[in-house]
Amino acid sequence: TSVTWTLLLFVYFNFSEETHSFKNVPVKGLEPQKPIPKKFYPRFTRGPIRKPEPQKKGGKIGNPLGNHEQDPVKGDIDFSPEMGMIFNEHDQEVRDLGYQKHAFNVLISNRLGYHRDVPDTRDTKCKEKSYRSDLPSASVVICFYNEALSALLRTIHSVLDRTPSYLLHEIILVDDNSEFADLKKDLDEYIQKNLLKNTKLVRNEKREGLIRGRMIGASHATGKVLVFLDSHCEVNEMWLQPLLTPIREDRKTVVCPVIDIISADTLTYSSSPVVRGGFNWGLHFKWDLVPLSELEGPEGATAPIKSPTMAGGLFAMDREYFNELGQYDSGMDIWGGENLEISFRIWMCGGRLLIIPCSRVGHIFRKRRPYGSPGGQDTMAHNSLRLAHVWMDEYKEQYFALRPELRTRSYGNITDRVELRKKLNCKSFKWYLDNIYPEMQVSGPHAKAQQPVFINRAQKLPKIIKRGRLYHLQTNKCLVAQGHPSQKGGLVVARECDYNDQNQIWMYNEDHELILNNLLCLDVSETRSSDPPRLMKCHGSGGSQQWTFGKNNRLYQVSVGQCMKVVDPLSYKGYVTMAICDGSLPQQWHLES
Ligand code: UD2
Ligand code: MN
Repeated sequence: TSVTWTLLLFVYFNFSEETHSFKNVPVKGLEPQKPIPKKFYPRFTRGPIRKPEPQKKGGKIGNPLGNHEQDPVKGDIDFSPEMGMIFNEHDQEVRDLGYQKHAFNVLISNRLGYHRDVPDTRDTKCKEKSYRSDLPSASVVICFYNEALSALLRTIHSVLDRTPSYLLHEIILVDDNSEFADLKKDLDEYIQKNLLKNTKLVRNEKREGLIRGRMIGASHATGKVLVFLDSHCEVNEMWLQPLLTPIREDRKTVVCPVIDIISADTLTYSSSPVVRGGFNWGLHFKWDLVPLSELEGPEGATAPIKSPTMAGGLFAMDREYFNELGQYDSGMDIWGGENLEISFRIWMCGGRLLIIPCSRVGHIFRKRRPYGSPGGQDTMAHNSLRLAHVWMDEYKEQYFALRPELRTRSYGNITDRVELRKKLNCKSFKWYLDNIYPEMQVSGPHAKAQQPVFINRAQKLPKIIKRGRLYHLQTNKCLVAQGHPSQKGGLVVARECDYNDQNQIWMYNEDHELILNNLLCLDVSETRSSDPPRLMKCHGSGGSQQWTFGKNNRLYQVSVGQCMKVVDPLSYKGYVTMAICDGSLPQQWHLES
């Protein structure tokens, strides 16, 4: 894949310049136009050392690559760095408003349309497997709140396109009282015009949150198995059969696909490593490496893996078992905690939870959650308190040691859930820790806040492709830091080139990052594309730090969809900004090699 990646880098794309609209441009077929000259072959130089990101305080679920070093299978089917090109003010508005409302690149999402192929990220051995034909049928439940229409419709169509109809009992959409009027109107219109097979739409009269939302969806379902998906997913080839198979064998088995990564900035689909779910004492979900003991066995990489917890959004479960096991805690609001609650409940009350490596579903992982709760409450804390009090026995002290302020916080009535636990005759949390998650570190009951557990390994560095000065062709100046090159947030300007100055050396790597003097990455603001580019810590997740060199010597920013230019080439100041790509002289750059 890295060859393809490099290939694509230096290829001129077939899009006719600047006047072309991307509507209906097929995503496939962006073939290289000419072979790559030898001088562009990657050179192996070291880049800056990256410290692993500290564990985030919660509030969102990270993608499974977060703290792992495996190489992703990069999706080359839809990879076109210029997919987000901004041609006019309207595009700009779609993009910027899209980031504000949805926290991902809606311009690209819209351009991709409602159907697209995704790279088949399964292990080759999965492709040889066959599945029996008498699998139970599935009701797919998708809750959404203020979702971007194109992302929601791509989720639905990916299911319709890649699920055999005899297995798809129905799709149940639950609109959680979305506020965007255009979403309601456009979705209604779309459903009326395009009779979506077996698709029902339920609308909540008030905002319930995803937890009660899913319960409402499930109550309308009549299929044998419930499959839950977020509203910004794309299912992969043969995704459903491997999920249904273990449920058919044992109705108390709950299964999750591997969650592949759809980039929020480029919508590129890439493969996730097979990791499993864990959590920390702050009651935040995290991804863990799979212990070797789990990976051995005749089925090798395709075997289901026991997982202590699930990420939450994507899983399949026998519908009657879902009801028997107590659905969800209806006292939980909006977002958070329900994933650990159902995971503990499954294991402690006689079921099991597996990750199925041969089932792959992509999900848009966003950097922030674009919505709040109606009253502005921290629903994650409220929900976590409920689950701690019902399920964690004396180990809830571990949580309180980290969050002492929550000891006295009220969490509503939990009598029904405590009774449920008795009725189901569930095991203790100690049993769960000892048997299902022995890796979890437990310190004494009154131990002080423990360090979060990092998987502390140096990240693999992307290969350097070019290294040298970045010339502005019109003025013959070089792009440099305005202040000190190690200053985070510092701007860049075009200044006199100085051949002896290390501070003018840029590195360009296979991840399309531009790194100045081995220190910081050239970066743009995600939400305000009118802000000038700046130097920031390299985050390694593409998007705002992905740049490509294209037609007419342009330097194109992948997530803002614009080109870098010198604002006033005749002034000595050399300020730069992002602007609609127009091929003009102020936008022409050359990276020396
Ligand atoms: C993750 C899960 C998510 C859920 C959450 C914890 C994955 C891929 N995603 O967060 O499913 O378990 O952790 O609670 O594992 N929604 C509503 N009503 C609301 C808020 C959200 O219907 O009030 C919908 C939303 O449109 C989306 C789904 O619920 O389809 C999950 O929300 P998210 O995508 O913001 O959560 P995510 O992926 O950060
Ligand atoms: Mn999600």
